[in-house]
Amino acid sequence: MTSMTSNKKLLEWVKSMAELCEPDAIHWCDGSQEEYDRLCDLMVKQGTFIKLNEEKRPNSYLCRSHPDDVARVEDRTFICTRRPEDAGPTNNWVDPVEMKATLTKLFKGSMRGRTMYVIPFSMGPLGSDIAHIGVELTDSPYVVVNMRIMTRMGKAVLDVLGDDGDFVPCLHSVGAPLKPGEKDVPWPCNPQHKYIVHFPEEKAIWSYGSGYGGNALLGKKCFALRIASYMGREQGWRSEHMLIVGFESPEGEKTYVAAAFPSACGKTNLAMLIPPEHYRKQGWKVWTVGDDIAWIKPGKDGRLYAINPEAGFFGVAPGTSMESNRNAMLSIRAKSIFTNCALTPDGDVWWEGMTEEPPEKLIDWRGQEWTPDCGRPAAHPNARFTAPISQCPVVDPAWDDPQGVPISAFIFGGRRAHNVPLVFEAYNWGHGVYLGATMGSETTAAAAGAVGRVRRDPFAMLPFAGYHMGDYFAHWLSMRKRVADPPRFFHVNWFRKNDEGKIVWPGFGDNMRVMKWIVDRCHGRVGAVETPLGWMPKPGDLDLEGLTDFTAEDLEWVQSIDREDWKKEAHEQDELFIRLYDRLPKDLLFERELLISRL
Ligand code: O2Y
Ligand code: MN
Repeated sequence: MTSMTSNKKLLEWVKSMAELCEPDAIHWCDGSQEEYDRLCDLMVKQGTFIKLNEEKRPNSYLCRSHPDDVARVEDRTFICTRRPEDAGPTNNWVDPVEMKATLTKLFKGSMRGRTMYVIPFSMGPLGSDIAHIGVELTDSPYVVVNMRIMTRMGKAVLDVLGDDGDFVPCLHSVGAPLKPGEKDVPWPCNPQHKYIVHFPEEKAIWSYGSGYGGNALLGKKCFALRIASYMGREQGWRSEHMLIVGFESPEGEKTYVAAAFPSACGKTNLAMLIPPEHYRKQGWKVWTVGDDIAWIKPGKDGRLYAINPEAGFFGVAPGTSMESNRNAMLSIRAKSIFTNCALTPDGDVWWEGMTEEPPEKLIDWRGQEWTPDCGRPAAHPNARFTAPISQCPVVDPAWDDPQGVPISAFIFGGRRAHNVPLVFEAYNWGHGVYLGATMGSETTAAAAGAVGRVRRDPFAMLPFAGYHMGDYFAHWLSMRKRVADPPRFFHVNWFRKNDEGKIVWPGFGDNMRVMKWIVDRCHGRVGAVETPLGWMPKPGDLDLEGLTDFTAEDLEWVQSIDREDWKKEAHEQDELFIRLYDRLPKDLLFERELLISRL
């Protein structure tokens, strides 16, 4: 197919990458429904996709990856800046010249026997001055159809790019060239070599060997977080691993917040929260702008504005049910792609936690027969759904607004069984940055390290910052001077346990009660109590109406502060701070000293 652009930089790059990768054909993606359907049909014929039951799950497909290609590969993810100190101690670093030499050898002829797809995509609403354009070259049709859901993709993007617009080049190959006449496998990938490589100074991404998720859909973690975080520091904006959600009061006042959580802390639930009945009766509504990433820029009115750079959800399927997240379930009712989920006898998908009782038999994520007593999970724990955000029943009318939405609060959270109260508010911007810098979750059996140790994940960005984490904190602190009307900062913990090991706060939709207090604080409508950790709700200000299993005493308990434990906590923050010491802003050490003196 001929190119659909006269952008010289793009044409020259595609030509030189095609010379390197030697595909049999080049296809410029127009982003049409017809193109999407054709590629899905092709993958059904090749055995990559299974078409699901049209009655139960219209226009949807199941895909099974190679068992060794099931998640992001952090140990194969690199930030290649000229100087290692600019990538920092929390990123893998290789000299960019050396890395280019390694990758050039691997990419040589890597697309033989395959088609190279050219995917122009916009991260953010087309033409928004917070959005940016990327172009992904890939030999994976799975990537093309997922990118069509996850981004604004195709001809319209080239129109915005124009003849001399700039873009982030993203090169991807599954690393499995075909010999003439060789039969393809359903999920090609490279068993020996996987490289997810970022060149922040050049603003380029090269990914080799994996076809899965964040390794291959390069708009998401690679561009929208790692490269964009670097661009944001240069250009005075921020890319964050944050959901964006709007709370509408019965009077029609909208308050948007952005929130960062480490994995397995209910991020998707908060993004699509369903309030308790009495809030709904009063007329409260909750609107989803994004579930994973926020790009945030100062607006002319002195506030911060955020867009969701993505156009779809790439959500974890296991644990998602009509009870745990109804809005997510309704978002995936059609036109969705399911990766590594189980297949039901009637051609639908299933995963652990979707229903209380598992089906009597299934085909598991590896394609093998499965029964409830077989001792294996039916879906892979990192099984995913890809679905358009426009299908979410509570998608915010402004989700695609080029201006973005004004942010009134930043919220940080973690999964903390001990010590950390349900909610508190930072005293000021510097204190808020300190809360983000020190957030973390307690390790579970599945995670590395001793169970119950706090694993720090500052701003939930540890695997996603495209530069030194110390510089990242400094950029956060420096943003204060760019905003006349700054958001407030809060910390929440839905997971504090009592002495019997039970999580005390009911969580899920009841988190609305905490969000309501946060919203009221943002508008100066409610007072607060000063504590060593920050501002906390005054007794009676956090709504407990209708809660049967949570009393005012329980609230007092989940908000309690053990000063000795907190002094230990403050000292334990040393571990990360010492790692980052050469570029750690001194303000954060002062914030810690202030906390200790308040304690
Ligand atoms: O395992 C992957 O490739 C996907 S990771 C992911 C996907 C969606 C949203 N967040 C994440 C994450 O790791 O934070
Ligand atoms: Mn994420």
